[in-house]
Amino acid sequence: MLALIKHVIRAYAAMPRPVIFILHGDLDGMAATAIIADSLRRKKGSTEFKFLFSQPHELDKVLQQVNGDFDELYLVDLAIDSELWPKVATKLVELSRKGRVVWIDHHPSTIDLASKLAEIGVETVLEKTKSAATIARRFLSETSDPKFYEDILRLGEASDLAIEIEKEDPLHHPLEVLSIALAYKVRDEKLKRKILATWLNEKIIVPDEVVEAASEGERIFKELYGEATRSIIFDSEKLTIVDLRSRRVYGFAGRIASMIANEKGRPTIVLTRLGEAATLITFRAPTKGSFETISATIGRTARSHGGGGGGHPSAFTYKVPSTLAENILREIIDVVNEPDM
Ligand SMILES: [Mn+2]
Repeated sequence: MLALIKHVIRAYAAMPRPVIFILHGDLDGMAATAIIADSLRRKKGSTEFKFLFSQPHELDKVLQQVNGDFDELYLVDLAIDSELWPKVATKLVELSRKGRVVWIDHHPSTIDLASKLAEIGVETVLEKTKSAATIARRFLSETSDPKFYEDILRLGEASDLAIEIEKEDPLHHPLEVLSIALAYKVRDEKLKRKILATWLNEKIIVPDEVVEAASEGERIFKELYGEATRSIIFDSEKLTIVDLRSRRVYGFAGRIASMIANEKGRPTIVLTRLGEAATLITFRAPTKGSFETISATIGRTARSHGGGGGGHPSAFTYKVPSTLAENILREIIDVVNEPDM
């Protein structure tokens, strides 16, 4: 009997525990994750990966899905939502007792809490880069195919506007197709797992499923873009505001804001709904020109109303209570209208 128990215990101890990734399900988060996962698999041999997708505002709920044992838990490309920090911290204390927890990110709100993360037992790889993929570059030489993952890395960087991929570049089309598919299928975890598996196991950049989703997404995007140009509620030399709060926009808000910003040559805000209670303020500055002051001012105004979220200085999204949205817009318009802006 004792021998049997010993046997069972030994078998359990030898059972490989999974490596879990909780990642931002955009191209940047997925690119960084693929590079880290491949390098880990090469180091550890056969490893079971679990991929859970999250956005900053739902990280507390996604963390609750981590129940069983794990070897390592990576959080990749996730900004800390200050409203959720107490809940997230409590859960991380518990998880860091079970296995190694590592947070890899480039968002300012996470970097600000670096020492708090260390205090609760979370290792960090945090850098003020424009994309998480850039941070993952340090793992590139440890991957099974650095040339392939260099392409993946560049796609991640380009999607977070850390680099620009020109039209003549062979990666330009894959970038478009992946971006549209991911924006359209923003909640489709099956598709995201498929992309990661195809990168990791077949070393193919664009799986067939993505091509299909992109062609459908392209049609929806064109419709929404047309709707957006008809839904401008404020338009001055300094700023354009588009109101899509009554429309389902999938994950296209950022793309719409970027396109309008570049077309008009001025910063653009797109308003969308997140359920009934919350409104999202998605801001994009044009890629050419300098808009630091206005970008920082608008970011500060949204944040001062308890806006959770974040992003980069020229591309960010804040979540604000819907009841306050009109006041915040008024305030943004007032500061933009000031003569020294
Ligand atoms: Mn990112």
